[in-house]
Amino acid sequence: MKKWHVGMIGSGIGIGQKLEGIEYAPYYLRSRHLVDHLCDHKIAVNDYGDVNVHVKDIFESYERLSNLCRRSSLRNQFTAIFGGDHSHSIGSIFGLKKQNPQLKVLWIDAHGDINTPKTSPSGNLHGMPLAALLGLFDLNRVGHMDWFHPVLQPSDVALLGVRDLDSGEKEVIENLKLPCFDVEEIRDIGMASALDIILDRMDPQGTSPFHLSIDVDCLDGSEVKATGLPVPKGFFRNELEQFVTQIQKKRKVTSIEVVEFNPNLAMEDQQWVPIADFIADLFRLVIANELRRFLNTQDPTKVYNKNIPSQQAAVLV
Ligand SMILES: [Mn+2]
Repeated sequence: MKKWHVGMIGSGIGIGQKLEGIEYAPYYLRSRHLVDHLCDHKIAVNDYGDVNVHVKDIFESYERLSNLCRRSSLRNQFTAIFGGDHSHSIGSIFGLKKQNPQLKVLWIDAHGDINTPKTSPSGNLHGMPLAALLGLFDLNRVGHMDWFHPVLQPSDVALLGVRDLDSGEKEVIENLKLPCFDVEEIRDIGMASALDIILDRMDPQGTSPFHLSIDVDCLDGSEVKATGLPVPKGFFRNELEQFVTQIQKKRKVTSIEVVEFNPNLAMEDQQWVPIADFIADLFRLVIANELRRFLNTQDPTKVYNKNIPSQQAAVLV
């Protein structure tokens, strides 16, 4: 039987911000069976392991992540990256886009992440990845990243769920005419209509593959404690699942990353567990939706049952 190939990459890159704990995200997410529950007779999982930060050259980790994403994008039908702070998208999206020049990016986040070193109030790199990918500043001024060059055009990006923008970010989003909707706007218009507006603008032919770059802080602050910068008025978990499914009904999604999960911030009473389980469920949902497309069936029984973990081991590469 023809198998559908999924590449899984863990990211422990947390140097884009100042709180400790993101480096453990891949370990904690794996402990909730994020990877092994995906194994199924219809899916071959290629587990690329975790990218960690080396003390010798902290910026080398971004290049390593970008190379793994590029390799996975070449070899697998789908690539899933879990953990990391959002600055790791400098590596992940660079690699994915190099392999797949038509790729479009939906940035699902409470924040714009489109500051430059000049406009950023905090100076944290996880507030700048979109600006770096769009070429709004020279990344080599921040760290040694000679391998990097901007890969995104303004027409490649939309921001969704954004509701906490710095003044410099508002200006640049306006100047570049980036589609940008907060959660309440999406609710007002309706998810399907909001997506029609955005997707028709980004990809009028409907032929481009999409990458979902999901910051867990797109969720309502009351729903997620295990993240550094929670913001109110976000998506509820079931809404985010519906939203992602709507996206997949309209366009083909070839990769996803879920970032900014910090278990250290919710150790008390193991409050990190529900959000880790939610992230694992979200990966399963997105992968099941794309598998359904691959198998060309709408019958959910033909897609694997997430409640029955398979005994089959992950295929290591
Ligand atoms: Mn972010």
